[in-house]
Amino acid sequence: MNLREEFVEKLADLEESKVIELTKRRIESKENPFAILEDIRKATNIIGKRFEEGRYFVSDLIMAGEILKQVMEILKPLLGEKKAESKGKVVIGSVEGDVHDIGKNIVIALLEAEGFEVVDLGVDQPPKTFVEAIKQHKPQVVGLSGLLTEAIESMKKTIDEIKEAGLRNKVKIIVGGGRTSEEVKQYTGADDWADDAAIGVKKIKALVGVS
Ligand code: B12
Repeated sequence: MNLREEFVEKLADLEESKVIELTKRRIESKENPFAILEDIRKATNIIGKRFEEGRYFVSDLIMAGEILKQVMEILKPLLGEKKAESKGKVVIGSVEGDVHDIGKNIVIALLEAEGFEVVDLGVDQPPKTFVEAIKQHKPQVVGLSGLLTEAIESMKKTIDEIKEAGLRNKVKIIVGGGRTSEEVKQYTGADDWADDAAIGVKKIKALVGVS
C-alpha cells in the first residue's frame, strides 16, 4: 500500500494519530497539498457510506470532523499565503440548518490565497444574515455552503430573500457542497455551483471577471 492509499484507509478508519502522522509525512515528502485534499474527499465518501450503512454513528462523524480540522490546520499554510491586494470581496457562509464547515473553510483559505477579501459568516446562518452582510460589505460574490440535502431548500430560501431585498442584481451567487449540481444551481437561482473548492475558486474568479 502506498502513502496515499494508507492515508485514505486510516482516515476512513478514523485513526487520528496515524492520520496526523501520515499528513506530516506527505508534506515532508513535498507532496502537492491538493493531492491530500483529493484523498480527504475519497476518505470522507467512505465515512459517509459507512454512516449510511449503519456501521458508523454520529459520534464517528464528530470524530471525522475533529481529525479533518487538525489535518486542515497543517495544510492551510501550504495552500498559499493571504495576499494584501484585493481581487474582490466574497461573503460566504453555511446556510440555515447546516453546521458543516470544513469544506467552506478550505474554500476561504484558497480564496484568500488568490487575493480575495473574505467575510466568513460562519455556520447555520439564516437568509437575513446573508441579506444584511450584502448590505454591509457590498461583496461581488456570495457563497452559500451546505452538505445536507435540506441545505438546498435553505439555499433557495436565501437567494429568494436576497431577491426580495432588491439585492440580487448587485451580487453573483455560487452554491457549493457535496449535494450541489447544475440542477441545484437552476432550482435555487444561483449563478454557479461547485462541489470542489479549487473548481469553485476558478468559477468565482470567472464570476468577477479576474484571472
Ligand atoms: C465530518 C462530517 C460531519 C461533522 C462536520 C464537522 C464540521 N465542522 O464540518 C458533523 C459531526 C458536525 C456532522 C453532522 C451531521 N452530518 Co455530516 N458529514 C461529515 C462527513 C463525514 C464529512 C464532511 C466533510 O467535512 N468533508 C470534507 C470536505 C473537504 O468536503 P466538502 O465539505 O464536501 O467540501 C468541499 C466541496 O463540497 C466544496 N464546497 C463546500 N462548501 C462550498 C461552498 C462554496 C461557495 C464552494 C464554491 C465550494 C464549496 O469545497 C470543499 C473542498 O473541496 C460527510 C460525508 C461526506 N461524504 O461529505 C457527512 C455528511 C455530509 N453528513 C451527513 C449527515 C446526515 C449529518 C447529520 C444529519 C448526522 C446526524 N444524524 O446528526 C448531522 C447534521 C448536522 C447539521 N445540522 O449540519 C450526511 C448528509 C446526507 C444528506 N444527503 O443530507 C453525509 C453526506 C454523510 C452520509 N453519507 O450520510 N457531519
